[in-house]
This record gives sequence, structure tokens and C-alpha cells, in this order.
Amino acid sequence: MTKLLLRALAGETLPTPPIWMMRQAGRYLPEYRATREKAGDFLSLCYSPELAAEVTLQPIRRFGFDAAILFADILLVPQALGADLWFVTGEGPRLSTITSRAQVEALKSAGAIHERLSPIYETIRILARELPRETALIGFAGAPWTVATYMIAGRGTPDQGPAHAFKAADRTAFSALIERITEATILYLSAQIEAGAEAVKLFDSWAGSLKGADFDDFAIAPARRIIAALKERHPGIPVIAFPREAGERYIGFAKATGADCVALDNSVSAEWAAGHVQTGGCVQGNLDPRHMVTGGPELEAEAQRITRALRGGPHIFNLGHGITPDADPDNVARMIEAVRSA
Ligand code: 1CP
Repeated sequence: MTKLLLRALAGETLPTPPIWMMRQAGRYLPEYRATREKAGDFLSLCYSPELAAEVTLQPIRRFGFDAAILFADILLVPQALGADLWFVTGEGPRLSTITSRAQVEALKSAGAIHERLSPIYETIRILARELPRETALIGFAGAPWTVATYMIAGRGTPDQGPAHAFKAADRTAFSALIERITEATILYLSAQIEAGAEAVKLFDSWAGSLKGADFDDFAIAPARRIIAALKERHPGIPVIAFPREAGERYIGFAKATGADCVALDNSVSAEWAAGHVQTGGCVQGNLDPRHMVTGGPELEAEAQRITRALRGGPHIFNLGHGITPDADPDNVARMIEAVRSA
């Protein structure tokens, strides 16, 4: 019997959608905090296969999700390309910045990434052995635009200003950076699939700040190239694309990129997506993560509204963005119950 998540990704309309959550392994879980403590810091956790596999499995044991997502981070790819990366406790990730064409040219070649990223493939091999038979394993990478915004600014920014400024000042150098990340992402996701990932997801968290032709050039085109290369190397492995806050540009995104599924953020309504996005294939989403903090009857009502709105086609239930550290684990159990009884 094929795993539920893979059936939805193959385009099947199911009576109950498969369920998983972005950031399902994270600080809202006491067992995650304990393992992270043991690892020392976040990056050591990412690069310790046994511990990274352990935190990936924790939410599966606790909630029985239909999919596990590899525990790692999108910023490991810039590090593998030669950027410095560190995490400031309580603040977030920091990277060395890219401010010139020379710095783009000085990055390592895409083929060099495996040297640093091989522990990630080992995490996947452990998970492929240890996951329950019914649980699908999702690999992932950041989409080139989102990764570039961190490489240029050296940190998360509210409006991706530094990346937009670099793009405006030297579009050729900016395109070369996108190209390098695109090549690395193809190799990284291919290696994840070879290690045992059964589906992969491309996180374009900042896609919403690309407008007009920039959206075509830097959100759609790189995704299309990555997906085409993966389909050629690994036919049958589905790809989920998450162009967060794409708004109207969600329409036709799957067709334009070749993605098997598009993940919806919570700024679009499930009813709108049923009529405009799900007509083109599987959709994933899109409960507002704040309900995992606030709970109550609203959580149940919203989870059921989304499930019912998207019941007419292929759907994977998820949040519209990652679960936050202040979420209550009991609300996760309530959400699952609400979706399965909708
Ligand atoms: O323990 C901690 O303090 C670290 C918190 C944390 C976690 C749990 C970070 C730091 N990364 C992760 C894991 C992670 N990141 C996963 C693992 C799988 C899962 O359980 O979902 C995934 C898929 C990611 C992806 C990721 N990292 C994205 C894309 C998705 C999104 O959230 O928009 C982004 C933008 C990052 C960068 C990043 N890593 C961590 C933080 C706090 C951030 C955001 C930084 C910022 O924008 O300021």
C-alpha cells in the first residue's frame, strides 16, 4: 500500500488528507530542546546524523504524522559553498555577506558541496531504516532566491532589501549567484533522493517580495530548472514547491515549474485556492500557525474549514508556515483530530 503522502502527491483525491507540519521538529517540543542541549548548538545538531535523525523522529512518535521532514536547514548550502555560518542564540542565523561580483566568483563550485553535506545524507539513510512503514520521508532545500537573500544580507531581513539592491546594481553578478545556488541545489537534492528521500520540498520563503519579471526570472526559472533536472535523474520522485506569499502568482505556478504540489501560505484562502490553484494539481496547507498557540474552538473550526474546502482534489494538510516555539503540543494533537474527523 502506497504511503498516503505519496498518493496525494501523485494527484489522488483522498477522503482524509495526509498531515505533517513545517518545523514539526522544533523548540515547541520538550524532547527537541533536550536533544539540542545534548548536541550543544543548532549546527552541531544538524551535522550529527544520529541526533538529527532522533529529532526528526520525535514528532512522528508523538503525533503519528504521515510524513517526516529531514532535520537540517536551508543555510547549510551557503556554508557548503564557502560562506561562514553561525547561529546567535535568541536571534537566529548569521552568514558572511556577499557585496561584490568577486565574492560571487570566489564561492566554491557546486560539486564541492558534498564534502560538508555528507552527514545530512547519513541522517537520511538512518531515517529510511527507522521510520514507520507508512511514514513518507521528505528532503528539502531552500530555493535559490531565498538562499541568495541570506547570502547577500548575512541574515534574515524584513524586506530582503540588500538582495534587491544587489540585483539592481549588478544583475549579471546576481544571476551568477542564483546560478551557483541552482546547481548546488540540484546536486544536494539528488544526493538526498539517492540516500532515501521519497519527496523533496523547495522552500522559497521570500518569493513574495519578487514582483513582475523578477518573479519569473528568480522564483519560477530556477525552480523549473531544479525540478527538470531532478525529474530527469530521479523520475517518479515528487517535488513540493513553496513560493511563500506569491499571492496571485500561485495560479499556474505548478505548471510553470513542473512541481507536483504547491504549498500555500496562510495569506490565501483555502476556498480561493480550491478554485484557482488546486485545479492545477495537489496543494498543501494552510492553517495559520498562530492557532497552534491559541488553540480553542477556533483551531478546530479553521482546521475543518480548510480540510472541507480542499476535499474536492488532492490535498496535504499543513500549516501556512512553520510552527512557532511558543505553540502548545496539545494543540497539535487537537488539530490532527479535527482534520481526521472533518
Ligand atoms: O533550535 C533552534 O533554535 C533553531 C530553530 C530552527 C529549526 C528548528 C532553525 C533556525 N532551523 C530549523 C530547522 C529547519 N529549517 C527545518 C527542519 C525541518 C522541519 O522540522 O520543518 C527546515 C525545513 C528549515 C527551513 C528554513 N530555515 C527556512 C525555510 C522555511 C521557513 O521557515 O520560511 C528558512 C528561511 C530557514 C532559515 C532559518 N533557520 C533557522 C531560523 C530561525 C531561520 C530563519 C531566520 C530569519 O529569517 O531570520
